[in-house]
Amino acid sequence: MTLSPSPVVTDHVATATASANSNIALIKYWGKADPANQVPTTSSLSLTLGGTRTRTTVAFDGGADGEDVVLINGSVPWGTARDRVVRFMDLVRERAGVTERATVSSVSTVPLAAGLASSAAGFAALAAAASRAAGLELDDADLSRLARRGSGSATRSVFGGLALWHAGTDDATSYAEAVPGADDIDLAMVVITLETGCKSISSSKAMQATMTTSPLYPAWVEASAADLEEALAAVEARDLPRLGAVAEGNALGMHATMVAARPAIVYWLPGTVEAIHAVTALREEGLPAWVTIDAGPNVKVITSGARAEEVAAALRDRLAGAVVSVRRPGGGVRYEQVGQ
Ligand code: 2P0
Repeated sequence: MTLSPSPVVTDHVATATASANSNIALIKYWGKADPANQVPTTSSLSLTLGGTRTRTTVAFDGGADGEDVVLINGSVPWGTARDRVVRFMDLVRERAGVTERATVSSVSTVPLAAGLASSAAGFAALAAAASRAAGLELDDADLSRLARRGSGSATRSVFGGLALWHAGTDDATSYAEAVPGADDIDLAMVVITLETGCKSISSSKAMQATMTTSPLYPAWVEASAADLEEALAAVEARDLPRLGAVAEGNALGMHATMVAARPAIVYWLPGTVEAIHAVTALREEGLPAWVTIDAGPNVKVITSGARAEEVAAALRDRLAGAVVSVRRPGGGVRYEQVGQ
């Protein structure tokens, strides 16, 4: 991570810009043990994806009409999206002893709410920009703790490559750290985008409903601890098939808990099932390919960097109408100089 020494102050406006990439979990986060502090029920492991940066500028300029101004891709977000950013800014102000309202401007290259975890990149970049502009000097673990309060998956986007989010038991013990090995194991992902619209139900609501109504949920939480150990052992052994198999099982198990929720939460579309079968067929033909699916219909394929283009081409052949792209490991939070 590149650190700039302090916020840039121009005409007494403290401002900072930071960016972060999105990440996709190999071992998933699905459920909050402590919703107020965003402490999860399970630890999770993710891969940060290159080329998925969100860039955010925070300026403590007084905002407008005594309120924060929030712009996402140039527009004022509606509904809870703005409230989440303002609540997060309140947390940063409280920690830094700042009272000034701010202008927050965020530009994302990831389709919003498309199952590509745009909130992970968004809140990791916001945590870095807001804390720096407010004069806080956070180390990586503290930045990860702060990002967690914005969105759970943002905890991991502070780091590049593989990131392990320790569930912990409270605010102090729930944070992520980098795990070496993404390049040694030649990890890559092929993203099959079936839909870029808004989710039918938000992750936060869906995980809460799963926890409280799905009889399968406790079994997934229990299995998840063993899955994480297996995944870390596979990374350590540089064993991609072993990592792919456990990641696929963990993700499909997470969806099974949702399908068993009452009422059922089914993020999958017909194209999702078609993609799962296509990936299974590729694997039977000898290609390294395992699925993972988040809170949406899109499918991400865990594969090797060396075979990623081949896997993508085979999927384009088989899945008419799907947009298929190759993603390689990306870097963590970056602080950027602000020009005024
Ligand atoms: C993950 N997902 O581990 C899991 C797997 C989606 C499925 O983290 O409520 O936007 O803001 O903490 O982080 C998406 O949930 O939820 C997510 P909040 P978040 O990547």
